[in-house]
Amino acid sequence: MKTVFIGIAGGTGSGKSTFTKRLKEYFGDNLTVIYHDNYYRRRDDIDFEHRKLINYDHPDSLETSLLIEHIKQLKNGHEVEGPLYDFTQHNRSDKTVLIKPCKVIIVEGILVLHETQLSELFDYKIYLDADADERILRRAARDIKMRGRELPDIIAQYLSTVKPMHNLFVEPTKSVADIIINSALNEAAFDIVKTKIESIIVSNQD
Ligand code: UZR
Ligand code: MG
Repeated sequence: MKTVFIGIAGGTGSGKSTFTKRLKEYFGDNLTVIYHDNYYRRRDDIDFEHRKLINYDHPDSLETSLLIEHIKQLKNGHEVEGPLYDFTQHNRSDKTVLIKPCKVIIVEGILVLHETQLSELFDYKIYLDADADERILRRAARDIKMRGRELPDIIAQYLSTVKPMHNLFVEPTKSVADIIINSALNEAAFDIVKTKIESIIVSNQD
């Protein structure tokens, strides 16, 4: 079985995880999702107050070499123990997640198209676009509800790192994407991606 890899990038709050979750719900066991977010580095060397201040929108905060290694192992038909990240602690959790080779694997994250060594492993590269105002609104709502944050911290983090790093490292990767989707709410675009994945699964019978 050949695994087809699809990279889905886009700014924070662009709807990557929601878009991907819908595909996962539709395709079930034929599709696996790997979150680049789970590859944020383990930082046991510093305490929570200092971990809070790290620039998590810079490519160096992610252990992308480990993700590349895992994708290569999956391409060779091996299972991998993927890391899991705990956003409430700003640190890697002690739990891991078993990732098995699968017909289609989506690799999702703000910076999945940033490093060539990673992006060249994808058969299809998608960039999910969204206006910055919509993204920050979604992000604020999500971070308060799911990641244990408070609005003043979200605003400070957005202005100091999220926004400038987005402009430096995320937005430019649009140019390497095969497909740019203008909104996670674009149903026609969702349908086109879904149809493509369907055809990959059908033609990829063992
Ligand atoms: P998505 N992030 C944190 O806020 N804390 C962490 O410990 C690790 C990551 C944020 C990161 C980035 N940036 O914007 C976002 N900051 O998670 C990526 N600052 O996740 O694409 O789901 O928004
Ligand atoms: Mg997400």
